[in-house]
Amino acid sequence: MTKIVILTGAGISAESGLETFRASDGLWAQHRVEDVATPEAFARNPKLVVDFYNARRAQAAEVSPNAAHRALARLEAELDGEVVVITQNVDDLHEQGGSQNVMHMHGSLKGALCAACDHRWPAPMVMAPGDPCPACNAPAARPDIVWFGEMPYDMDALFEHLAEADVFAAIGTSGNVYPAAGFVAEARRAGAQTLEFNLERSAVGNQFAEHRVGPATQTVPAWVD
Ligand code: BV8
Repeated sequence: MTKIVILTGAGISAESGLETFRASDGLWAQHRVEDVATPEAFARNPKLVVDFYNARRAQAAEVSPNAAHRALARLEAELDGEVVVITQNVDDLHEQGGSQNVMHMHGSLKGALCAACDHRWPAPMVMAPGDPCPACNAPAARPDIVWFGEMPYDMDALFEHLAEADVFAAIGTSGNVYPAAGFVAEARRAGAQTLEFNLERSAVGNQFAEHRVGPATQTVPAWVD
């Protein structure tokens, strides 16, 4: 039974209208990572961090999945085998596009997390610093996002999928952030066929056997169909 493991990054959502991180006008260009995507930033200035994610949650609510998201959903529905989408993205465009087997290794804009008791609940559209946790009532609500220096979710399960992969495809990720950027090496160790879908070679592009260069809305449907 064929197993296809797919890693996606901001580039797969770019043509839906969501900014990527490292494009010249990207998210990090407007904000220093240290100011908005670390636990220290949240401790130092919770309002700046919460507002950064409120803005991204509002933006994500305005956009729709594109042909690349929908092609991956078709692949999952039609393949005689297993398709796992491991996404670094915190939007829910894969789910809106019809994918069901999705793992948000860096969390989700739709989630809220209690910094005091680890309780999780659906995030409100607008979160405020000090919002109470519905479980322990501590004023400790935070976005359920994995920040720099925090452990990505489900690491054991992720590495099991990589060890079983027959095909590993990375779509729209610059290969700058670990441990996700190291997944291609794990997949190669498992003997998987490796493909990179991007506008250009990523920082780990030399580790992929095949490259499909171009916009994901063209290259991913061409691959799937
Ligand atoms: C951890 C959530 C350990 C927040 C994010 C080893 C070596 C070096 C550094 C490290 C290392 N291990 C850990 C580190 C530190 C750090 C790291 O990697 N730093 C980098 C900057 C050097 N990693 C971490 O901190 C990670 N944690 O390892 O914990 C640990 C151990 C023990 C105990 C505790 C902890 C956690 C990292 C997660 C951070 N959170 N996101 C949010 O979203 O706001 S990272 C964020 O940037 C994304 O989630 C994503 O992961 C990452 C990269 O972004 P991309 O998705 O790749 O987007 P980017 O803009 O960069 O690229 C877009 C690509 O798309 C481009 O290539 C472009 O060409 C392409 N593209 C554009 N348009 C299209 C397209 N392609 C096709 N079609 C198009 N139309």
